[in-house]
Amino acid sequence: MIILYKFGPMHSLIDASPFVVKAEIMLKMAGLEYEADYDGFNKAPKGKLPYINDDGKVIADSVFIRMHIEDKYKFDFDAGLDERQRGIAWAIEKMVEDHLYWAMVRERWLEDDNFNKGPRAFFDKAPALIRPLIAAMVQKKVRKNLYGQGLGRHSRTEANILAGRAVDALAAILGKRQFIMSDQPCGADAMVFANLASMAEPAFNSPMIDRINSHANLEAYLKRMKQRYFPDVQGKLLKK
Ligand SMILES: N[C@@H](CCC(=O)N[C@@H](CS)C(=O)NCC(=O)O)C(=O)O
Repeated sequence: MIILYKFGPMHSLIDASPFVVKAEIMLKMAGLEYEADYDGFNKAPKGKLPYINDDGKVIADSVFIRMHIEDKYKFDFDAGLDERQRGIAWAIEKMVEDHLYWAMVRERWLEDDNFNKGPRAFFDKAPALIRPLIAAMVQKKVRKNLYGQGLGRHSRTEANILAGRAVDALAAILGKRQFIMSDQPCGADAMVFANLASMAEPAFNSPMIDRINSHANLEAYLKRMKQRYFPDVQGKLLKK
């Protein structure tokens, strides 16, 4: 049995982390049974989620989870794509993971009203007296990470100009296709969906919500992906 270590849902999101949602979709794409565990963060081998435990073998990082599924279960996430398309799909995924994801993190963690509506709840289990301190410490760490990554050096407006361009690029790449590379989902769809859904989450306040929804094809894509992989999840349904 595979155990997927997750954070848990946030507002209408399947999980607070798009990387966790990506891993979950990949398991579903491959048709693998899995159980969710919401208490693994403290034991995460790389200090991050997701990771999985597959019959005693622990694999951390969504990309290594993908490679594990490919190796052990002989599942080809990009079946039907030629070599060039596989390369493009990989590049799209990395644009989302290493660029657009950080723009989402910036909106979520550095804007206080969004932080208070979302990430602050991660610290609910901390003792009340030190809770604000821990929240402020982690927020500071995320700010530092964003500065190191680069996006945190830009103003909010500038960061969203860059993110908006990436969103428009995704809309242009998607075009009239059902999924990001063709009318069949491929590996990259897992992260493209997960991160766009996270950015478009209406509970937060972000210009990126309108930017995504200004593309009818992206809006339809999000609905299509959700319907395909999480047909039973509506609103805040996925409880711990
Ligand atoms: N490269 C990793 C990224 C995973 C990641 O960034 N996870 C974040 C949540 S979205 C995390 O666990 N952050 C906790 C921390 O940095 O302390 C993957 O593909 O799985």
